[in-house]
Amino acid sequence: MLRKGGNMLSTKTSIRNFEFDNPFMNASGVMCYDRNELTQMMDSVAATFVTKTATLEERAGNPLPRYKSTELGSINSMGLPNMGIEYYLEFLETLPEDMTVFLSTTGLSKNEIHTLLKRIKESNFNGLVELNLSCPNVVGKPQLAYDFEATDTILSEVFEYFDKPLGIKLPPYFDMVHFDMAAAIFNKYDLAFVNCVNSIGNGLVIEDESVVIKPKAGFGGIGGDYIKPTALANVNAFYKRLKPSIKIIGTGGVKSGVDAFQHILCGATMVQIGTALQEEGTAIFEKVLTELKEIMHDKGYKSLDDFRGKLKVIE
Ligand code: RRO
Repeated sequence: MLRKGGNMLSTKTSIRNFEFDNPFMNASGVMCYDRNELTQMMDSVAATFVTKTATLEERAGNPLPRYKSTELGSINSMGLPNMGIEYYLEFLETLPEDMTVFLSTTGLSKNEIHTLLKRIKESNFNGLVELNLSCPNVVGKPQLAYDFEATDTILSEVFEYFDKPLGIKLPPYFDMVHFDMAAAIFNKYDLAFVNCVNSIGNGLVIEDESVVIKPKAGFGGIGGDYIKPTALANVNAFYKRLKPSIKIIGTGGVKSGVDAFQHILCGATMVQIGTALQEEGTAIFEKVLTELKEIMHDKGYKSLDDFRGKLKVIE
């Protein structure tokens, strides 16, 4: 149990000059579609939120059913349903000035990405932008961040004009060579953060001889317990390879304080919750924060810096 008085334990964390009371927030796609859901995020214990990935125009997304939870996680093929960039910009402008939030965005083409980022640059939005380079579910559109040359090109073009804090949402990588190649590209740019990881793309869940979601003949992004080891590996691989000014957001398989603790041990500055938030609602944040504080208390850690990135290896 935590003692009430004299408890000096802090869960504060920061990216650039933005400080957050704790590392927790939603993963884009969950509890962030519209004002109603974003307001629920604001009313929760989470320190901040990220919007659904916004495109230039509103999108209805893929046909239903397009999300299914399983015992070990989830599969989705939402297909980028969102209210369109103007909706989110308008909502974000109504927030108190001292509140820092994340705006997720992506375009269906390189031109659309530039149009979006130029619009955001000219807007009054003064938080952090998460450029999604890893949506697995738009038919005919590959995950951009698996194409290293295209990723390098788009980042070089973006950083010629974009002057607000910008990070990127990455797909999971599965090969040491790919960690090296991706990190060498990201280190060339003034990124505020990388977010590891998006869902593991194009998995297949089967029940009763059938797929469980309609789009793409059942193929969809996998989240939850299935992906925690992959997420932790990506967080730690990029923590070790990226320059210290690029922070890591850890996403994948977080549903307890232990999961969050492990992400931070691997190097995460913020921790996002997707599948477990979808399943349990915003009460998950209070549970996970309490559990994280208990772990820190038991281990004698007073701040996240005391253990961030300090994963032990076997000599
Ligand atoms: O909307 C989606 O289908 C979706 C997106 Br944009 C994403 O980045 N990751 C995901 O699992 N689903």
